Amino acid sequence: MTFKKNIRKNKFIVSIVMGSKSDWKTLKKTAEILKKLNIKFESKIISAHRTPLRLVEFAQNAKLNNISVIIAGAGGSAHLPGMLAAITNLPIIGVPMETKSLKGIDSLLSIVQMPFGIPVGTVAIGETGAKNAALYAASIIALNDNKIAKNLNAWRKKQTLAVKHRPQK
Ligand code: RP5
Repeated sequence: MTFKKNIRKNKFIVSIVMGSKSDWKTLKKTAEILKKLNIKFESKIISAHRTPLRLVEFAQNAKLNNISVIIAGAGGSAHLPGMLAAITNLPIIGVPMETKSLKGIDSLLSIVQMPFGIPVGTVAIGETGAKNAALYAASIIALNDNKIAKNLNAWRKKQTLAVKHRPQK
């Protein structure tokens, strides 16, 4: 299936995509860190099973639209990151959403267990993973972007300096 090219002259380099609006409360943590690092991003709802054609069109055009990294959050059977990776060879970072029924173990196993040939870089369940996804994306972008490399180094330095030597005075 090939879609019409849908090219935008776009300034975004990261796409945060999620299977449902309900994932945004977790993935807005990704957005907050990307903002701090001054990385331009867009956010989209794309469901692998509810909007499969939207998924194909987005993935086929992502590289042409200058996207460098896709951060994809999904819960339950969580096939969104793997399906994106099947269509584009951009790096995909999969964020397993915490779920009511299985606490996100379902999402984690689904995302992390990609069969050989189509990899998805998988982070931790929920907010920790959402935040690490932003830092991981920054590391990839920093390979070719000195400004982002500087921002990421400064962020990590601040984190290091915030660690006290003792638990109490
Ligand atoms: C997945 O199903 C989404 O990524 C979400 O985590 C989960 C539940 O979706 P809703 O029922 O809240 O729309 O596709």
